[in-house]
Amino acid sequence: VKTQRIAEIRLVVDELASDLKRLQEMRLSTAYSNYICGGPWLSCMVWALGGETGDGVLTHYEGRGSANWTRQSEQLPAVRALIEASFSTQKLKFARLGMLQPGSVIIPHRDLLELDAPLHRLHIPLQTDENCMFTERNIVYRMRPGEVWFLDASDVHSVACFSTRNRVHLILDFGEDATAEDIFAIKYTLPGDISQDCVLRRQPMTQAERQSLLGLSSVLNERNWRTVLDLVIRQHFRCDGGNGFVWETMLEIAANASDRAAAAIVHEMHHYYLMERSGSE
Ligand code: YCP
Ligand code: CO
Repeated sequence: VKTQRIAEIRLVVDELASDLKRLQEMRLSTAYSNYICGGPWLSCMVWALGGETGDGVLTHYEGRGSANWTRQSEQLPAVRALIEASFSTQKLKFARLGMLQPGSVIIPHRDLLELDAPLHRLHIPLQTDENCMFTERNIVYRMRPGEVWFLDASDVHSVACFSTRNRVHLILDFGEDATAEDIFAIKYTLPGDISQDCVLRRQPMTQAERQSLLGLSSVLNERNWRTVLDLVIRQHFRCDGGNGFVWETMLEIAANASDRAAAAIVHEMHHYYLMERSGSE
C-alpha cells in the first residue's frame, strides 16, 4: 500500500496536552537517534509485543509473545483512549510516541529492512505545525494533527522539524496480515496517493545552489560528514533538486572528496540507510 491519508480523528486537545506534558518528564528511549541530524529521536512505547516497555528497538521484541499495553502507557490515558476509540488492537504490534526536536531532520532512509516480517505503519500527528514536513521520494508534504496516514516505510522517506516545538507523532505498527478492516474502528477512505492539498510546491534548485553543495567535497572529513548531510537534507526541503537528490548529492560529494576515509563513511552510511541493515538495529 502506498503512502496516503486514510482517516481523521478528532483530537481531544486538552487531555492530550496533559499527556504530552507528562511525556516530557518520562524516561524515553533514544533508539534510532542515529537516523537524526540534530536529534535525539525520543520515543515512548505504549503498546508492544510482550507488553513490556523495552528499549524501543523493534527487532528486540520479536518472539516476545502477545502484544499489550506497557507500564508507561498508564501515564498516557488520552493516548490510550485515542487508540482504543479509533482502532482495533487485535493485530496491533507496536504503538509508540515519537518525538523530533526543533531544528532536527531525519536522514532519508527506508524502514523495516531489519525486520523478519513487514508491518503496516500508521502515523497520527499529535503535535505539529506547518513547519514540520515529511518527504517521500521527491514529494514534500505535511501531515496535519489528527490525520491518520498510512506510511509506506519501505520507500525512502525523511522528515524535518523546523518548528519551535517538538513534533510528536503517534506511530502504530500492525501485522503484515492486517487488512484495513482489521485496523480501523472508524470510517476510512483509501485515496490511493498523497493528496495534492498536502503537497508543498518547491522551486527548482538552481545550478548555483547545486554547485555550492557539491563544492563541499573539498572540506568533507570524518568529523563533518553528518553536518554536510544535514545541509543537503535542509536544501531538499527548500527546493527541488530532483528524485534521489540527497543521497546522490552525498555520493557525488564523496566521489570528489580528497578525504577518502570520509568518502568511505558516506558510502557505508548510504548502504546502511537505504539498502540493508543487520538484525541488531
Ligand atoms: C520514522 N524511522 O521514519 C522513523 C523514526 C527513524 C526510523 C526514526 O519516523
Ligand atoms: Co522511518
